Amino acid sequence: MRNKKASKIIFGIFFILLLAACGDSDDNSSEDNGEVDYGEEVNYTITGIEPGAGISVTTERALEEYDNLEGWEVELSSTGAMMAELGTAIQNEDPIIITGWNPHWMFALYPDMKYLEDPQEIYGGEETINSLARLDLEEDNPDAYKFIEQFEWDVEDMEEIMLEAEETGGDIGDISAQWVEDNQDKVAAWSEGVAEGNGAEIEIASTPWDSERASSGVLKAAMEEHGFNVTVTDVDVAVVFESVASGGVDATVAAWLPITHKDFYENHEDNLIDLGPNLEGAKIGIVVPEYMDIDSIEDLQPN
Ligand code: PBE
Repeated sequence: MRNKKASKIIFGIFFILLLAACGDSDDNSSEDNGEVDYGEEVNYTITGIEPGAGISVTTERALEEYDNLEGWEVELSSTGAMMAELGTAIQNEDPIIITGWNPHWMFALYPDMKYLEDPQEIYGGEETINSLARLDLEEDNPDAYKFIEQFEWDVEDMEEIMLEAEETGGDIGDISAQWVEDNQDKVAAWSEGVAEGNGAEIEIASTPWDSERASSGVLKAAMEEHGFNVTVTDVDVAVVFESVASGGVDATVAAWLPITHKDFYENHEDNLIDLGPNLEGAKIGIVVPEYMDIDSIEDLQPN
């Protein structure tokens, strides 16, 4: 009899302790069974970039396609604002979920970051950056066409320029022109079999991200060395595709495919010539600091 009573009391005390232990997590209310609810911690928000970017459009699609991202939002502002928020979060070891891509200096500055797995392949696998020309460029200026078609370089080349611009605060156009001067061996292949430009005016549409400032800057400097007169205009991605398709500009080297600029490409593919990749090994996706204990987009909880 006494034993039964004692065990009831002990069980009771144990039960109270257990409840107390469970209730003890209120200094970190989003922790559940040892797993952090990052959704709550980041206010169900992915920190993104400019509204017109391909990666922004793709992230809106991810929010629709992943059931577990129900009730999430992507905060669109600018690449500069996203990078500033990332810097602050990393400094404080706070959780943050961003839209990230390569090539970019974000991984050189913050090497301890990872892409979240994307089982539904919304962001695709490897991206290429392609060159596109207006329909009549080949007929109107076969040499310019050939030069742009032969332009290709590597992720490391592009990152070298982007990182130098970030570290020195220098102008990407100037750094790109210097890169062309220093890499004549690579540049020579682009003008192989191309006659001198003779001052022909070539208009290139580009986007305002460092990656495309670098590629358009390098193409401009290399073509100008060969006698062309090149103007680069930075516009929204949508306008890049529209202006190549309408013939308003001659070409672009800023098309991220097959996923990032898919919608823009599909809208205009009958009215432009795809000259193929000028760079292979690009990537886009959802990126988090390594100190966040998640691996997949599917690890995020709905709101
Ligand atoms: N980006 C960089 C652009 C293209 C270049 C990935 C931020 C985008 O449209 O998403």
